[in-house]
Amino acid sequence: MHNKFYVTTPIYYVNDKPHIGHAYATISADVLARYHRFLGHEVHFLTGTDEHGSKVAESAAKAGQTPQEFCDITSGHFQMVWDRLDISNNDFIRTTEERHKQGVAFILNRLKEVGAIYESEYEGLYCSGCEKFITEKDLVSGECPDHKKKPELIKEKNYFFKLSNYLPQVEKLIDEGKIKVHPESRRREVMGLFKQELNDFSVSREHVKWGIPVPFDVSQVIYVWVDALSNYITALGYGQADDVAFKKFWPADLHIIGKDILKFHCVYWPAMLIAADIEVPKNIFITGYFTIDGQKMSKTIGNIIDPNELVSQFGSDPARYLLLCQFPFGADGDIKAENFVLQYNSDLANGIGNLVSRVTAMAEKYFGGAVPEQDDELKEPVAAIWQSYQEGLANFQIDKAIEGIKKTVTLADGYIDKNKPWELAKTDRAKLAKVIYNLSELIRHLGLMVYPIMPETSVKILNTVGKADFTNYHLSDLNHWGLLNPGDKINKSEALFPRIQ
Ligand code: ME8
Repeated sequence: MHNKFYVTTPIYYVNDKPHIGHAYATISADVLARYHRFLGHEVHFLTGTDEHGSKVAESAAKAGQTPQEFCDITSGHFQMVWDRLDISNNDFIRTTEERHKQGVAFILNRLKEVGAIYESEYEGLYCSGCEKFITEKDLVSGECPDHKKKPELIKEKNYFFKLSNYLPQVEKLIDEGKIKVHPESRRREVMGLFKQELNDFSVSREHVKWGIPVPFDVSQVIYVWVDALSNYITALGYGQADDVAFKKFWPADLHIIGKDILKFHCVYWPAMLIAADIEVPKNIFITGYFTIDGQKMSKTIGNIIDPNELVSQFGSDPARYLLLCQFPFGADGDIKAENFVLQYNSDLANGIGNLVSRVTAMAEKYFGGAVPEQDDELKEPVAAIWQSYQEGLANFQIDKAIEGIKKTVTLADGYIDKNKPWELAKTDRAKLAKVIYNLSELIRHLGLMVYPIMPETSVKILNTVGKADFTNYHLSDLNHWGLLNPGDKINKSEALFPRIQ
């Protein structure tokens, strides 16, 4: 059977610079994309930028640029930082691209045709910061609490989506696990939404100018959320001449999103798809939210961490690792920037890096850099680590992969302490040969485990045991015990992660 894996990130608003919250979602998607490619699946990994709406137009005006000029520059910031973080996306969608505009217009026409859209008048308090109407009770001293701005009272003609028609179906799909929402706590939160009032929502805006025109009424532009959600299918060619990728990759295997956009993805998006008679996504994973030293990341507080700075300070692989290792995937948590150096030194410099240099140095010192002989003392414990690593990743639990890496390092360090190769070198060469074999083979497994999270390090580790050609194979060809053969060359490792003071 043809195995495919289509994974997406949110498309990020261009009015913010990339920060570590964005990086977290994108790196997670990259880990899963790389893992599935390694399994031999055909992967399509999409990310991109969300470029319409009044907020973008306002930021552009402030910068003295046209909205398009502004978007070209700011979207570029995202593309550049993803390059620096070694993100392996197959496509990058911008909502100002022609292909997207065509696709979205097609979707809106289709929703109109099937009777899912009606015209009505709308009056409400609109916050351009949130890009949405907000209710009186959400205001704090008359202002939007998130944007510290007074909303405007707006009355306009709008087109509405008949959400109520599709809610029972969406609820059923999630309840029956046809759309799986992860983690479980978030699934319960979504199920709770159906018990509250969920209103029809407007799919157009009259007063906003920077957007995609409603195809059947060009006095209006399409609401940013309808525009944005559609990216997951317009990028595949939906509603355009060439929709081969859509036929091949849709439905999405996984949308990765933050909790701030849960309702849009778990309720509105499936409802729109059902109305348009398009299949619904299979999994939606809601990642945790970071605070920094106990506070929300914000420009006003000035505590935003730029992923570029992490790459400059630590390098790309460590930056990826340090963001992912903070807390279990799907849990919220607080980041303390000063911990990054401690974690780098403990997990990477003293952990992985030190282990690889010790083992390869011993192989060189005692056996002239050649694999001495075969043994399988560590075969069982490594198989057990792989099992939980793979079961974890099959359920998108990236923390299980990190745990597997840590367990492998601990296993190796414990094995060295127990066997004391430097003493065996004087007393028992036969035993020493076995010990060095087990350690070298363990390093090979470690190199494979590291790959989705730290791809460059993986190549360096596997290079020490002469297996840097691993990308030509599937993981299942490589992750069993005993592929190092007596006589294979072992190269002494450079320092993978120099200690940082
Ligand atoms: O919402 N911690 O874009 P956005 C962890 N354009 N992740 C965070 C985070 C934090 N503090 N802050 C942001 C939008 N994120 C829309 C999406 S999708 C069709 C349209 C991550 O630039 C998290 O994944 O505000 C969140 O969902 C995403 O950035 C929102 O990015």
